[in-house]
Amino acid sequence: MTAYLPPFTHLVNLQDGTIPTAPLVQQRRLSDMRGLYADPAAEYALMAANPLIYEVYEAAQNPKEAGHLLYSTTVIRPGKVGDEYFMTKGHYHARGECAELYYGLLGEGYLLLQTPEGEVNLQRIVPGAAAYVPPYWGHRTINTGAESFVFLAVYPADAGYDYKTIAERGFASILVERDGAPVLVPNPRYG
Ligand code: M6P
Ligand code: ZN
Repeated sequence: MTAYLPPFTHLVNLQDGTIPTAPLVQQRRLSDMRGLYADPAAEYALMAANPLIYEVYEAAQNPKEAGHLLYSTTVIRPGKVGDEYFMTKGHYHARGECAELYYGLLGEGYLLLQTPEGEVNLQRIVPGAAAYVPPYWGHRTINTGAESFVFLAVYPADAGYDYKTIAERGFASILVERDGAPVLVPNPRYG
């Protein structure tokens, strides 16, 4: 007999992007992202303070099975490591054929995408923007604003995470501040 999962609802706090009833909240500090920012000296200088970079409020603890979805809000704090804006670690999906949808809620920033061959693409995310991450594209989000940048993400429950490829190679491009504005430049650490 089919075991029916009971439907459920979580409220996203639209003042700050939190999901107060989320069963899982992940915090990522600078120390959780060692080597991901392009400027090692800037990373070292900021490590004493070890700032909170972002939090993920995971609304659903559904079975990690095909057919189910997971969804979460991500709250990225404003700030920079050197001239590189605060961002998420970024990942490919372990099941590369799984897509994802991002919906902007608060603040402003970008979705940086990359194919396994290193082709990059940049999508601007503001409140109301619904951005599609197609299958096989690695993805990272970046806060270029002065306030927290918040978006909702919805993805297949069996997508999984490949962080290793990003940790080893990075993204081919990084988003840095030049004359007060974000500019996409080649990543000196891309390999
Ligand atoms: C979004 C989704 C999550 C992801 C989070 C943080 O909410 O894509 O699956 O965990 O962003 O990104 P990362 O896992 O790369 O740190
Ligand atoms: Zn994803």
